[in-house]
Amino acid sequence: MSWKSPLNPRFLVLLAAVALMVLLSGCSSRAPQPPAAAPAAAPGASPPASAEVAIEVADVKFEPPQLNLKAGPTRFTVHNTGAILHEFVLYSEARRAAVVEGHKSMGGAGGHNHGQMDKASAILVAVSDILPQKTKESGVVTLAPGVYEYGCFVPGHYEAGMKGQIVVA
Ligand SMILES: [Cu+2]
Repeated sequence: MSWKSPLNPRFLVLLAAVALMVLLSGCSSRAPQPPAAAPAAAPGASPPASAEVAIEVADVKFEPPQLNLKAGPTRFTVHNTGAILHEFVLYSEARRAAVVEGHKSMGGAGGHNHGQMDKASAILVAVSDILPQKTKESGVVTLAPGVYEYGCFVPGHYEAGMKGQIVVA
C-alpha cells in the first residue's frame, strides 16, 4: 500500500466525502422505483396490484404533484426524502372539504386518527407517520375513474401547499 506517502489531508477529506455521498445515494436510490416498472407477472406476490405508484414526500411538497393513472388495484409506496414527518392521504377531490375540515377539527400534532375519519370523509388511503428518510407502503386500493387529491395533514403542511392531484381514467 502507498498510504505512507504524505497525502494532502484535504484530499483525504474529499475522498471521504465522496465515499459518503456514494453510500447515501446508494441507499436512497433503492426505495423510489420507476412507477411503470412493475413486473407483468410476479408469481407469489402477496396482494395483487395492477399498478405500483412511487411518491416522494419532502419539506413541504409531494413529488410528483400530479399523476395520471389507470383505473384498477393500486398500491402507493411513499418515500420521505425530507427532514420532518409527513403523511400521504388520498381521497376523492369531491370530498376535499370534508377531509380538510375533518383534520382541522382534530387538530393536534400528528396525533389524528384516520381510522375514525375513513367512513365519514371517504379517505381511500392513509399512510401516516412517515419518518424522515423512511418508506411506507399503502394497502391496495381499487381506483375508479375520477379525480382524486392527496394531501399531508401534519399541521400546517396542507395549508403550505403539500397536496397533489391524481386523474384516474
Ligand atoms: Cu407533510
